[in-house]
Amino acid sequence: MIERTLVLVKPDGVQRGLIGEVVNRFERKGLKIIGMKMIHINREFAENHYPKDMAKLFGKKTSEGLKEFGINTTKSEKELGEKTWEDLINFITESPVVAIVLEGVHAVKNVRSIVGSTSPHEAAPGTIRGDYAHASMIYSSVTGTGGRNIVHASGSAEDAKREIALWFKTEELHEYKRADEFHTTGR
Ligand code: 3AN
Repeated sequence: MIERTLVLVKPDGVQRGLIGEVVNRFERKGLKIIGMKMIHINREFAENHYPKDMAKLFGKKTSEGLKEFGINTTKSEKELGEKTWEDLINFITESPVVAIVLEGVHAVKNVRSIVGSTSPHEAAPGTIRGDYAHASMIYSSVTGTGGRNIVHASGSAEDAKREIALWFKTEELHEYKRADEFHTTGR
């Protein structure tokens, strides 16, 4: 049940000086930072992190969102999805990000809870996205601004494995004991 997960402080989080705030929320939960670095990724790297087939999902979500807000478009679902994906790639490459690997019991789920819902307008207060952002994903799609929601967190244990292998070399991940480990895990 001990898992590893990848978190990115995205360009908006770094530019807003929120690195410490984000890191603190995971540290105080007792999750162990086992890798951390700042990196300005290029387009090719970004396309590996956010594969182009995500455009399909974005197309569906964006077209549903446009309907919900009564916005008409002449674009197809495919065009909408590809544009949203392009915006995301442009955003994640615009300036450096901080990549973090966290380890702990059910780390993937714990981290997702701390991060909050994808769209900041739906993220609960007390979560990172709920406390520090408010613009919705559909607003990002309509304005072409990329999904500015401060952090990325792996969606599942399988995604985490793939993403950690992409962002970190084995020797960049460290083993050590936290002073409070006995109190948080009983071991
Ligand atoms: P999460 O990062 O919460 O797992 P995903 O995997 O659905 O969310 O989306 C990956 C990233 O794509 C999000 N973090 C966000 O930046 C961006 N994104 C998601 N949905 C949209 C959307 N409808 N419009 C614009 N950007 C989006």
